[in-house]
Amino acid sequence: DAVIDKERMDSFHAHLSKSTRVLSLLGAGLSATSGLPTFRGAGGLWRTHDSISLATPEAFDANPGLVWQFYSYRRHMAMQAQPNAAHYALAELSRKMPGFMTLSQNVDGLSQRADHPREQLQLLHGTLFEVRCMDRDVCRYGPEANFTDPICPALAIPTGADPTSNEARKGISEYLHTKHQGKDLDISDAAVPLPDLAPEDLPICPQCKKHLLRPGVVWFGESLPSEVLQTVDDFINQPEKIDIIIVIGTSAKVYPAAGYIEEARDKGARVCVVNMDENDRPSGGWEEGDWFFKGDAAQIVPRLLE
Ligand code: BJW
Repeated sequence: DAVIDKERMDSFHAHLSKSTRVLSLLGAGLSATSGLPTFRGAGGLWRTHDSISLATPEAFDANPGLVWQFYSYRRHMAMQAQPNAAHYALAELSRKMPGFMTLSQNVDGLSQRADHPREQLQLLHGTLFEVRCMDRDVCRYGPEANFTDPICPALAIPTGADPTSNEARKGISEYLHTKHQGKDLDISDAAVPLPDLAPEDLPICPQCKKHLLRPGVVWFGESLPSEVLQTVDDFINQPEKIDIIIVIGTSAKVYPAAGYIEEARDKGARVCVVNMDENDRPSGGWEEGDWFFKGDAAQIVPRLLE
């Protein structure tokens, strides 16, 4: 159980109870207890690849088969995962406080599945469960919702389950079971041979029928969705001050997301950080009046927001 300093918690509660305009900034650590890996540090490797290096347009251009297998695996894992108590607590606060806005860097769909009110949830980095055409100039298909697992037969994920399991019966691991004589496999294990997929094995855009589909996430060097940027700017730039920004489970190293901490501070916000690692501090460093709660977000956030 996380040991939470009572005085600090009381001080946060006293401030929250007087607040009307609150932001939260979410990162991968929020979903860690739901079993989904983070990007940096331990768990940031997929097979032998740094997850960050796969999340780029260059990686997709160089090896779309590899990058699609990475995303297909993550779609599958995210679908199997369940929202945790922190996702539910954030959704609940949204319902109670109309001036609460969540900025999520997560693409795993867990906040949506915890029934977080949609108009109070801005998805800064898109979602695994939308697809769009690689061709943004002419075709421009998407983003379209897509929950099909596997998204195409060649991307069936070997789950490591036995061939008589539900998944195998539904056909999810059929492809690699046939390829690998029904051995128990987990594609994230670098010892498991990865099939070499050609572009024709990958999901094709249903509109132009020419270019590949890609996951509806924001890769490095790409712009965040313009309507999301606009909504966040509108919220921050209202004349009223912002009371608090709650920064949960993020290393706060990726921009523009991390920059929202300072923007909120400039509008009067006090900063509250929930993180396993005290070295993952807000961009801009610590200030008088900030709160830091060290530990698992799934344990701490429900108590902060109760
Ligand atoms: C726990 C826990 C538990 C663990 N409980 N805590 C300004 C300055 C410098 C550079 C730039 C800048 N502006 C833009 C850039 C370039 C770039 C950037 O930021 N680079 C930096 C790395 C320096 N930004 C961009 O390219 C963005 N685009 C953009 O700005 O366009 C315009 C432009 C382009 C080029 C130049 C200038 C302007 C796009 C960024 C897109 C990020 N995309 C990814 C991949 C998404 C798809 C996918 O999922 O595959 O988003 S990268 C990855 O990082 C993912 C995450 O959302 C994001 C943040 O990671 P997060 O969530 O913080 O995870 P971790 O792993 O880093 O941290 C987890 C934390 O949890 C840790 O602190 C743990 O301790 C903690 N933790 N368990 C509580 N149980």
